[in-house]
Amino acid sequence: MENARNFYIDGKWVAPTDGRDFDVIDPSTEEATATISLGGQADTDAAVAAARAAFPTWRLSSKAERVELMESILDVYMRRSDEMGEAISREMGAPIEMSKVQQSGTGSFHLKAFIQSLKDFEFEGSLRAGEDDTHIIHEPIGVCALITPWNWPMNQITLKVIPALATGCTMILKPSEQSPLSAILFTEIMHEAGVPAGVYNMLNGDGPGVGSQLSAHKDVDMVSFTGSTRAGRAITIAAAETIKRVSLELGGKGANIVFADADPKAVAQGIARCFNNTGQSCNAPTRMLVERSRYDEAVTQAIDAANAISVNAASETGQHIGPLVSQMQFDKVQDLIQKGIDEGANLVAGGVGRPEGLNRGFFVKPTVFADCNNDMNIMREEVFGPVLSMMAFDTEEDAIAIANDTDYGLTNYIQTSDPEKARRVARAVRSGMVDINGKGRGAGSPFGGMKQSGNGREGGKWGLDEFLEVRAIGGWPVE
Ligand code: TXE
Repeated sequence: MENARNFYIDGKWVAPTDGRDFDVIDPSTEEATATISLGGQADTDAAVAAARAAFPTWRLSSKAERVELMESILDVYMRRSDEMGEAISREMGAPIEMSKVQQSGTGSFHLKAFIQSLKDFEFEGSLRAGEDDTHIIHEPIGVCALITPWNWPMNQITLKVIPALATGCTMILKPSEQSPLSAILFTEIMHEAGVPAGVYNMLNGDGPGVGSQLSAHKDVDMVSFTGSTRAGRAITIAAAETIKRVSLELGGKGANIVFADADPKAVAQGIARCFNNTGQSCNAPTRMLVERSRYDEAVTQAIDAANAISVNAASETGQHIGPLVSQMQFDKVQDLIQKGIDEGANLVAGGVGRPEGLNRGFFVKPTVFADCNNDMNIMREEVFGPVLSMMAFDTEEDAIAIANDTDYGLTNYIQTSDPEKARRVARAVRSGMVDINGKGRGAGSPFGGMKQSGNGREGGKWGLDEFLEVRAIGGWPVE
């Protein structure tokens, strides 16, 4: 990749001033697939200065101009979508077919949704038309640092870059050092689409380096972050020095509440969702709570589903799950599976070690634990691997109490054919999102969590709001 070692600052690809080499590891082979540069303070300062210099002009751009630019980004993105799927597959191990469709597809999905949201968005209006002369103005917040993870790289990049652009902000993207190739390609797309110099900048770097430098930088007005709760906390502390706005999308530990009257197809879908992307999704339904009369049947269903999943290299075609992203994630997941066994959960599928025949690569067996209780580590910690934990419940109140007994609050799932019960339970569980009977949520709906899952909302008009200051001007002279 031509620009692997470079950064994108002020509309140009430049060599780092303060960089050091970092190998990107292909998780299927454990071999280096590219070498990138990790930046330092001088690179961070240069990128922030470029974004700061571009802000006074870009903030005054018209909505029509920004819609046109986003449409042009979408055109180039669609043309290079397969290439994007290949880059993501190589850097984080998503199987190639899945990567081209699901992983790369999230980018065009969000671009389309944000084009519509921007068209619909009212940046100015009166507080109460005809009754009050207070005028409300939404203005871009300024220079934004966008720090993203590796699990759904294009999802997270477009959920931040596109609304920042749409609202008239300027920005510095720092993608995960584990998944920089898709971000470099995305930057080429932005350049080709004609984003004005300095509006969008991209630096590779790690958390202690560029990540912390951006979070603490006095010329950055906002940090939008997706990743671990640990890093979210560190960013919030650093950002507090200059009272920056911080928007966080952190981990999750979603419950999937299966009532006795659930449709078996919806139950199967919930199980499959836990294993999708090798379990590396913050909204994965990892705690499956099943009404006692359906419990044994659901356990059998989960065992069969896990045993039917094949695990293979990312480059192989066909339906399978790939490896985990890194040695660190592999060790973390192995450790949590061992803890599940030690704490007395009933291991009914998978377990520690690699699947048979896969001796290299960060491959994990699709694993199911039955008869868990909510105090076990596998029920409390975000595993971020293909591990499903199950337990039985007796009453609706119990199910709600177990679902809410967690530090997280991102997504919960409900499976029932009783509409009244579905509405009641959806209101009672504490999470930013709820999915009833696997129906999913519409394009442009808000994505984000409560409690330690974060505080931001991405997508749609809510995703635009994150990047805006709201001003109230009394006595506005009416034309
Ligand atoms: O995340 P990190 P890791 C969870 C998941 C996973 C765990 C650890 O449970 O097992 O986090 O993953 C940057 N200041 N999620 O270690 O470290 C880092 O460079 C500023 C959930 O990979 O949070 C990268 O760009 N930035 C999640 C990004 O943060 C810092 C997605 C994510 O890395 C930083 C990923 C710091 N101090 C992991 N430290 C989700 N919500 O979907 C790190 N970074």
